[in-house]
Amino acid sequence: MGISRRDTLGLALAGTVAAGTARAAPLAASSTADTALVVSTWDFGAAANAAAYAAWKAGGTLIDAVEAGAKVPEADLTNHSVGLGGYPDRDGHVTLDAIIMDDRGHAGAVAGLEGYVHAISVARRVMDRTPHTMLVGEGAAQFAREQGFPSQNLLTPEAEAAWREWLKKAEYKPVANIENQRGTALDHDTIGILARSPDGRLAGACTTSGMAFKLRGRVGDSPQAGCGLLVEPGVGAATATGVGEEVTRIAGAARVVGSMRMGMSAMAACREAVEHIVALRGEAVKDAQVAFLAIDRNGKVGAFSILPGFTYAVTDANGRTRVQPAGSLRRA
Ligand code: SD4
Repeated sequence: MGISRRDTLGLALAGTVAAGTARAAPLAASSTADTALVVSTWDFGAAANAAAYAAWKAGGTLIDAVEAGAKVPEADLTNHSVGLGGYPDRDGHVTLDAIIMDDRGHAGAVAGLEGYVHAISVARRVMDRTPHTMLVGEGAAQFAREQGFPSQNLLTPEAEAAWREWLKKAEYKPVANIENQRGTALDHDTIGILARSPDGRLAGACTTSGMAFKLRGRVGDSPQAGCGLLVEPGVGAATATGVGEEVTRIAGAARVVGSMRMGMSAMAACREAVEHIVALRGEAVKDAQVAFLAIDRNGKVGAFSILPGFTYAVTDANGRTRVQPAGSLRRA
């Protein structure tokens, strides 16, 4: 399967960075190109990483960085779907799932949120201002409203047209790697973004509108701690993308982090989780895409997927980004 479009892009992001960053953490002398500061899923992760890097360089925390990164695809109309422009559920409602987490046991999430573009920011408010870790549906929207987030209709004319077209047959067929085939079809996009500062602190965020035309009320892996995202101090962080049910069944991100805790590299841990899904599910995942992305406590990155085509964006502490293809269990 061709991946040339996703071959390494040498994007220098340093130009986006504000100069004179009084509160920015000093760069460790050991920061090198193979030590990542921000990593995220898919090609569109490069733009998210740029925003995350800029937020961090401007003196923000790692949580500020991953939130800023996640907000980029949330606001991107061409991205079907994270946030605005997302494909709706089968009843025509755009519903968002998101989680944010630091390495001190703080986490906040929303699931089935309607009417608010920046689900990740609402999730952060859940983390910062409530004793809870997740709010869902109407309660999440009520909370967002009370917190002063602006509401808007997230169903764009383009997404509505795609939904009406889908209604003619109403078939749900997952399409692998749809994240890298903008504007061609259905299915799902998710950004998972992980950040590690040179002093070893970690944070992560994950935001999505989930599967296109999903059953109303369906929640995927993304907003569930330990499934779409997990951050553990002194160990690392992991995130997932692809068919959320397959990730949720094995508590995917928790499995990857657990493997790293036991001494596996980030790469080996991602591969092990993918192999476990395939061994467990056999024929049921014949055509399914599931991918994991992880960063260990030293900033080493790993990624692995069932099918070829998964890409991820890595930004180092100097702001240089490359997008690269992950290894996969199956060939095209
Ligand atoms: C979900 N895992 O809701 C998400 C979708 C996704 O790339 O990751 N798409 O199942």
